[in-house]
Amino acid sequence: MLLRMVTALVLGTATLTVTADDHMHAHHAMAGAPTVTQVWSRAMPPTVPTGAVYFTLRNPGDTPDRLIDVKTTRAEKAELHTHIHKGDVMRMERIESVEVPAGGEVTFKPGSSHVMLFKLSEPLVAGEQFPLTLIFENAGEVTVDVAIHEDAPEPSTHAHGHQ
Ligand SMILES: [Cu+2]
Repeated sequence: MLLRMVTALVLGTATLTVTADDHMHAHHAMAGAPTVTQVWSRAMPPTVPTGAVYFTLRNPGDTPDRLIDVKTTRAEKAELHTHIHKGDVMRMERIESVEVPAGGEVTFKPGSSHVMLFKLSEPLVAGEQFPLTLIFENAGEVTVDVAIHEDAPEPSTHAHGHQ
């Protein structure tokens, strides 16, 4: 028991040290977790069993990271998708992962990359929120709230809305 407590304390201290170091040297952070902002999903009629989630990823670190999976309690299955054009036809295709370059930004938006939700547990009703966990190769899991909107939110005017 005592040994376990000591182990926990040591781990806790190590975690705190890393966090403080990241704050003091943010521009040199080796593994700064990507930030996930402007997270939203389009409201859907209750008969539609699928949905899509959009967001902006920013990587403040010096090393590239990679979004490799997503999950949510709101749907039985969540996948990374993109749209591909073949002549006049546009269709969705599942993608394995998305790279977020060091110091770079990736935007998931309608007509482009999105998180596809299958077998929703509840309909996507405007005004509601639900949690989405993004899993990065280096940074691990990052959980954010998805805001459900009728239409794409305006980038500049609503960016401050959920802090
Ligand atoms: Cu899709």
